[in-house]
Amino acid sequence: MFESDRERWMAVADALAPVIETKLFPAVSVVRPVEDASAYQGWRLDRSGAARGVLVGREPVILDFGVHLVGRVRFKLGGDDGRVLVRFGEAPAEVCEPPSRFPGTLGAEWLNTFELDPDGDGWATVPGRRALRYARVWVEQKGVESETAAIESAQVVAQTSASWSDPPLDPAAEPWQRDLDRVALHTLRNCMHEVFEDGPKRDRRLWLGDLYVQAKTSYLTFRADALVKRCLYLFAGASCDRGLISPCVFAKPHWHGSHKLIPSYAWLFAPCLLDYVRATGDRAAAADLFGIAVHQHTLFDEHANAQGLFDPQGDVLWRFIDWNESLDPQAAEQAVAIYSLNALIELAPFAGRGDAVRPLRRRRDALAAAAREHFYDAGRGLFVSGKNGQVASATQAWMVLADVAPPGEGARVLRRLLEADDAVPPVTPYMQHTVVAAMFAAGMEDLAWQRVRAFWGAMLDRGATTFWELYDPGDPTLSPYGSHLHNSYCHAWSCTPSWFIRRALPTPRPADEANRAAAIGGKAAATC
Ligand code: RAM
Repeated sequence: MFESDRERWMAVADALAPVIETKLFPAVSVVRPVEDASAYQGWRLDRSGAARGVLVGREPVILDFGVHLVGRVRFKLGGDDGRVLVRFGEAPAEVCEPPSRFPGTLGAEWLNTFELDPDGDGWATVPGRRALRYARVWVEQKGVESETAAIESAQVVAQTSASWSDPPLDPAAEPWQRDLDRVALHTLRNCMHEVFEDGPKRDRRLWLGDLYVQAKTSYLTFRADALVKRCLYLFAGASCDRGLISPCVFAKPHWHGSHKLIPSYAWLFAPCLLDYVRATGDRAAAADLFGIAVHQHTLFDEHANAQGLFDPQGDVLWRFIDWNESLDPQAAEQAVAIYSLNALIELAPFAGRGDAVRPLRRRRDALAAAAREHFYDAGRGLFVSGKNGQVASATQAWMVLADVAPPGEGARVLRRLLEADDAVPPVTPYMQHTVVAAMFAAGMEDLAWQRVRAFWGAMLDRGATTFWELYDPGDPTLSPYGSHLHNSYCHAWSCTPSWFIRRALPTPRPADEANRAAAIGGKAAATC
């Protein structure tokens, strides 16, 4: 399926490789770790001096670069020839805790420890691209005497395919919105490289759920339309033999998809394509990718039960909706499938496929009717999922976004959700985003802003210079990887405050015509 297209799609993606911009950031200070139960994850880093001519021995020294950075890290070393080691951290805990205390499930290779190996001029460049705000440097004792070394200079040659300057924000923005926007933009910037990555710390992969919200934010900020197009084409080009789209694409050893499918991510390909076509007017891409976007719904049919519900058995699929382990994904998945069909219905005319609208509508109506019949608990006024009738934020949010809630009922469903003591809460910023988006869609502006301010604002209060992969106010060490040291503290799906804020302000959208023209193949196109 799509055999003859895949190679061509990959070629389109290759031709859209972005230019990587660099900028030099020297370390700004030396900091001292202080155990502090009131600090985030139990650690505070207090400034103890300037980052110049720092003497380091067995006792580690922690350098602070002042802000989260992604790039090549280099040190100019002087003094003794001891074995100098460095471990990087995006968050204080990573450079304060002994990693052995929290081994996690991902393996020690993600813990970012390297030996510095200076060249003739005394410069040591750490291999590869790193993600960090802090560097813990120490000299390993070889003999009886402990060696010392001097760090004459520490620098990051930071990289991004976005821009180093922040796109202007409307003067009407409030100070708290400016603060959130600045950090959200930096989060997005630090996740933009050869592709939109989920996070620069670990596997740096292109994930569909992450791309979906990154691209939305990009249209109102960096306007990296060509990069969005490249990513859409990479997903199509890396689809499996059955034409199903992988949830993520690996860059090495060559572009390829992962094996276990996430149905909700495959279905988000269509809304992501629709957003791109709306933002750029690129009807050619709409026509080219419409077929594979529709094809993702065969995954629904393969696992549909007699009641018209998505009901996969066994564990052949990764049923990711949020990282909350107790979440029953079934109803939310059904809603994402409907949300995807709504996008396809809107996309069809731009793809020159007006003929597809009627069958798509029929399918959408059938899925929505089944969802209302089996997942809507009229007594509670809420959508429930699974055998135990679970109530979850994720379920209500996707049902509202997919317009499954009875007309005008979205706000009531979400209000009931806020009153429900047994509701499974969101744990990722991705799901918080979805809940906030649903609140805006249901006209609950005040509550939506309160949530944006409380959730992302709390990360700011805890010292974030980029937003995190996970944040649970009740459990600062929560991690899907068994260790908060493995979590990513600059994560794509956390960048959407900029989308919420800029969407609500009157400024005309930043229009980078050159970039837009490049994205659509060299000529300006009519908007949809
Ligand atoms: C993780 C990453 C990524 C997410 C997937 C489902 O590996 O955090 O952002 O999309 O899970």
